[in-house]
Amino acid sequence: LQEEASSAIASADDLDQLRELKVKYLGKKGELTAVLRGMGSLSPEERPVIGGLANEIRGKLESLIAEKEEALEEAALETRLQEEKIDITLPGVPRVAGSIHPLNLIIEQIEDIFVGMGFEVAEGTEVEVDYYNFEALNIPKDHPARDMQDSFYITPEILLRTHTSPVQVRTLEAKEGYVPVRIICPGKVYRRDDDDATHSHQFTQIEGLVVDRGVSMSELNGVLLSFIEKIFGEGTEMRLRPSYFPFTEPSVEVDIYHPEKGWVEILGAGMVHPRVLEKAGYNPERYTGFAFGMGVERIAMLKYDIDDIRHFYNNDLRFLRQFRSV
Ligand code: FA5
Repeated sequence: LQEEASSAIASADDLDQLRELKVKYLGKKGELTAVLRGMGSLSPEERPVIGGLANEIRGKLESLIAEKEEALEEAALETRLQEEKIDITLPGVPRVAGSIHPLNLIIEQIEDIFVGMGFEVAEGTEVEVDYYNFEALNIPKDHPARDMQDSFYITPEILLRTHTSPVQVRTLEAKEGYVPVRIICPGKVYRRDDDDATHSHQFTQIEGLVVDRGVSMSELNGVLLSFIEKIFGEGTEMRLRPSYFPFTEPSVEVDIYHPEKGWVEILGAGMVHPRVLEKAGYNPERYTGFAFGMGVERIAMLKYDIDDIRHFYNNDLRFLRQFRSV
């Protein structure tokens, strides 16, 4: 019995097995207990011999079990420590940092340039009413200029703004006739244009508006030239072409010279039409102003040599990641 129990204890793999063995040999119904219980049927001479032997075995088994228990506990602790060990020599998992979208990047640059020239950044709404998008800008309902900007209407009076120019009127109204007004406003605009390499049905404009006493076309020229030199580099050539917008008079389109592409149009501008000033509560006899509206994608395309406007909207990470270090 002792031999059998000893070898069983020695080969127990875990604490559960050991506990079972303890019950099997030493428990109330255990084999050794059975021997001790059976003592009554022995002769008086045999009793002390067998009793002594049984107690001796019991003592041995108990200490064997205790030893084994300690060994198993230690082993269990060791495995746990091994499992929970943090290997500080393993290389870390690098966190992938995102990057600022190129359009936001260029908007920030443009904002910085104009803020440096004393402009404030204003905001407007993308869902606009017909009055601000057209009417207040001297484009009545039947005006052919409405065809220049084919629109997404939500109701007959509400549409997605086709340009950022409604912010001109909203800003003037909010200023309630006070000057100076000197704001830019970046934002999304929407047109029913067919998408191609240079046109998108949703794109970004930055509007600019200056109203004060004695504002002139030459100031417009100066502000735009200094903006263009800051964004495209000193010595960049700019030209103004006569154009037409119902809300400016005279109106111009502004091109810059690109060494490979030649003259490229980047914005529309002009002196604020007296009727626009008047409608917004400014006396055109007293105040004059200029305004401009630039296509942000076109500027980013020229600056970063991007060949297709759709790159800005497809969110291909290979494209976006190139602007991480800009
Ligand atoms: C306007 O939207 C006028 N509101 C600009 C303006 C403001 C004139 C203030 C005078 C005073 P235009 O439709 O030309 O004008 O658009 C301005 C610029 O937006 C263009 O020069 C071009 O750079 C860009 N643009 C126009 N249509 C698209 C399009 N579908 N996709 C991408 N860019 C466009």
